[in-house]
Amino acid sequence: MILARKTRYIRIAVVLFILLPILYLLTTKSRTVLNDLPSAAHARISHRETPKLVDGLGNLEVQNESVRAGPGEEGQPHHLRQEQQNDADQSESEYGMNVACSDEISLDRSVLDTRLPECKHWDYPLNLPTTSVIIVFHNEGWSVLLRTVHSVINRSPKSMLKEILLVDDFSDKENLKGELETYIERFNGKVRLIRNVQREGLIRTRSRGAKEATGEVIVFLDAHCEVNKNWLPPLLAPIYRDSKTMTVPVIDGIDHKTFEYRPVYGDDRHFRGIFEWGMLYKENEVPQRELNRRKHNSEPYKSPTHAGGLFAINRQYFLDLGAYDAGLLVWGGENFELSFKIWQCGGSIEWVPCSRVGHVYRSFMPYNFGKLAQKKKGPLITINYKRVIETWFDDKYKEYFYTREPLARFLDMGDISDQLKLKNKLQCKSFQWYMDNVAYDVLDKYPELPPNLHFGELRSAAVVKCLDTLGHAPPSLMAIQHCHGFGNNQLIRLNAKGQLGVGERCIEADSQGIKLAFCRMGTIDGPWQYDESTHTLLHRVHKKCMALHPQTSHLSLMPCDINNTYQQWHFKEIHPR
Ligand code: LR7
Ligand code: MN
Repeated sequence: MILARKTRYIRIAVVLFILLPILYLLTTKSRTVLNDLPSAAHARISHRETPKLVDGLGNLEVQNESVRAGPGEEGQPHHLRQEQQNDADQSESEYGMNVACSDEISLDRSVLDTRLPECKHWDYPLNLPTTSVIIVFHNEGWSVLLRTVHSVINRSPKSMLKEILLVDDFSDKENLKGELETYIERFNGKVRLIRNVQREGLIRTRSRGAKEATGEVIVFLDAHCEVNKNWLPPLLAPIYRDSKTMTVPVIDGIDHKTFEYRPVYGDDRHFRGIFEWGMLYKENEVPQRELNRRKHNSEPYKSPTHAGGLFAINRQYFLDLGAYDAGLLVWGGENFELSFKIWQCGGSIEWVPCSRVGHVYRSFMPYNFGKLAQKKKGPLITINYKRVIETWFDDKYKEYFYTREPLARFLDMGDISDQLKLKNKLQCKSFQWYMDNVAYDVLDKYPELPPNLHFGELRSAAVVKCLDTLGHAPPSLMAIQHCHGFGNNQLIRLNAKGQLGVGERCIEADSQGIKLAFCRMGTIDGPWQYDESTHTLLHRVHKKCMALHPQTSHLSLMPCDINNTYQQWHFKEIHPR
């Protein structure tokens, strides 16, 4: 009897002995995953000052990558030998980057860990969603494209990386057409390649990639990137918490000549994406109000928009938002479209300091826009912007865009009724809501624009010639040229507050003459006053008028003389042809 009871106790003790640790493990695991999710993007952070405590690292932190010697290792610049200069020049003009230099660097090279030190100490949920990394490309350099692929394979946790999907946007380079299938066999199915049967441009090609991907989350990368240490989990964690959050890594620079990998912003200040009213993408230091919402400096922060190329999003959410507007062609504006759509329709965008990805900033765009552009009358990127602002801006804000891009008013943007239907169906909020709650730093930097009183060519009354920037970068002297009627360098604007300018630049005057200058950050006014009856342009500060020299054609300020035709100017409206 006693013996029997004893054995029963022993049996219970043994069962408890086995069960308790399992129970403990189960509860602690779910605690790490659940506890902190609503508040922070990540599960737990531990700040341990002593680096030798290996268990102080975050759960997915790889320890040291083996350091090898070789060109470009650790992201160091690589310089070619003198006799290779021809190859370098040749590849730079073909690709906009020194592919000859890239060819000498290992596809598996190490890069500098540019993260904030505390990034190493985050723990992430272990069951983060599976991911398809989508890389669209058109005529990229072989080694540059493949280094992008290798870096993703080497630096992503196996369990999270479902596939890399390469989408060829109708490249015509022989190696990309012929040898890529064979090359990717070594990845045993992890890397998949599909090809467009005609050029679609990067925007439509990305939408196609999203449709064909099989991961729960999709991550887009340009085809000239290198991902940094532990880049993926921090991007996925906020999406795991809330599937309507899109995440953006902080982008480092890879030098297009030497392939040096280095941070774009040297210190630990944070930047986020905003825009100018002409829809120029800009980055601005994150306002304190947003920084204060977080506990740790390495935590994600909200951003109004993003540069376009590199981001992660739940695949179904992206498709539910209609992917990209299919009417956007080739390049440009899709970053704004997606950002406005996400924010105004109930989602959010976060930039993630602990996820770093390098990108090669090219010296120029090495490809043209192909047949897609030829069908359009007018500049394709401006047409893209027009579709985006006509869909997402309120009327008041549309005017700011047209003030900066006066000719856009006349461009044919095609049909946007599907976009407007989507906006209605998803019951999206107004642009004013977005400006008040998300992009509240934009108006500080780029105040509301006064309307243009005039825009067009500024013609001299004395000779049949027009004011022209000659395409020179500011600061430079303005000149006078044959009037061509295409706008561009002759598209002059004068606003209701006396600012005379060309696009985003201002026209000013000093002792050397009439100059094209950078507008002082945020200024929307200027010194000019146009007299509609005498046709003179008065500089109110110098109290002189814009004058053309009859012999030298030099432009300068002269004492006003309303009867002198060399001081008389006419604005002539232009319409795009
Ligand atoms: O017709 C094309 N078809 C393509 O598949 C043209 C391009 N592409 C591919 C191309 O091979 C590359 O992989 O699309 C990708 C992006 O093209 P890039 O590298 O010429 O673009 P970019 O880096 O000059 O421009 C930025 O803005 C674009 C606007 O449409 C895209 O959003 C790019 O992805 C974007 N790049 C970034 O955001 C990286 C950071 C740059 C900054 C700031
Ligand atoms: Mn790019």
